[in-house]
Amino acid sequence: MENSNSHQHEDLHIYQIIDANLDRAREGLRVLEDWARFGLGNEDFVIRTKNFRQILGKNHAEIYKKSRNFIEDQSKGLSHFEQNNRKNPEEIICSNSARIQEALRVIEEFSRGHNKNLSKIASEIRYEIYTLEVDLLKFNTRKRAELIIRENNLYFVTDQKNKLIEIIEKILSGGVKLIQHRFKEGNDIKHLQEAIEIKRLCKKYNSLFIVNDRIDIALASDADGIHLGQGDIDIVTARKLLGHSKIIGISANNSNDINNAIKNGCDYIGIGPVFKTTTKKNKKPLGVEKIKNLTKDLNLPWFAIGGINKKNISSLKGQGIKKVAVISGLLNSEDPKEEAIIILKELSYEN
Ligand code: TZP
Ligand code: MG
Repeated sequence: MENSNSHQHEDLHIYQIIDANLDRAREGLRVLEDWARFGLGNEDFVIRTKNFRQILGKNHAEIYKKSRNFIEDQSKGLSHFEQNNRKNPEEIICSNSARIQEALRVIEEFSRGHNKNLSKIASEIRYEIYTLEVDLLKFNTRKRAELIIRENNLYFVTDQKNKLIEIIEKILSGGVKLIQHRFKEGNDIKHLQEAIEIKRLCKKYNSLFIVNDRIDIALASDADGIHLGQGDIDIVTARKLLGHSKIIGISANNSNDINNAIKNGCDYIGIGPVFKTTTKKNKKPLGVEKIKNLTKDLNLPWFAIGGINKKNISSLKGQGIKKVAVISGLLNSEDPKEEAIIILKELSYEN
């Protein structure tokens, strides 16, 4: 038969569970908050996480705290091997969101009998954490992509070619972190298969994978973004279709198109052709001076394109062109890996 003592004992167990899980949830929230603050510099996420932490803090009643050392916790300090495997921010976001969700579920269940208000709060925050996790991951993906674009100066753009996948792998192994799949002829089954394969390689080499023109192929291959020309779908529509985690690059070669692209939220610009090129025969070259003029006030990453190869790269660099996109210079090289290494080296020199 139960006596009032055993009831008290049971209550204390429950309080202890709630105490531990309030701590757990708040700790997990702090991890997300600090990544939002220091890693992503996003105030909106900081406010959202801080708000949840404060609500839980206010509801961390004395009865829960006092139960803390009532019975010794035999499992204290146990850790799971998976904890040691977490390394990148995505994994940290996922594991901590799961920790918060689990802790809130426990609070929700165990407080229902004696603290309906806390149970309701735990349930509401838990649902919000599901959304927050997805939003944070998307934002994180976009930030990572923006960083890769900012920090890397060589962008390889494909063209149709035999053994394309092998060539791409060589270029990736030379250290190129930006790859755009550009295909103007042929059938979509093949384009999508290629896109999926290139995406897999880019992931392996921690590189960004962008698809030229085709939002459907970009979505189906889970590309990191799209590159659009002036005659392609507009940026605002592309953003609606792709969401905020993807990169949108634009080709623009006059100040009007450049300003519109920036206004509409593109992430980088491709400008060219700088020189005459057989890859795009019908386009009149802009020349270096014109490109310098067009880009002098540009605060967005931009890549010069058209007729660029290892022979003219150092002169371009000397004239202040720091980022370049290359097709034939790499694709038709006897040794694409070596070529990529040489161009990357030229681009890395300070001058
Ligand atoms: N846009 C302007 S020039 C160009 C594109 C896609 C082609 C660049 O190719 P290459 O072989 O590097 O000159
Ligand atoms: Mg296009």
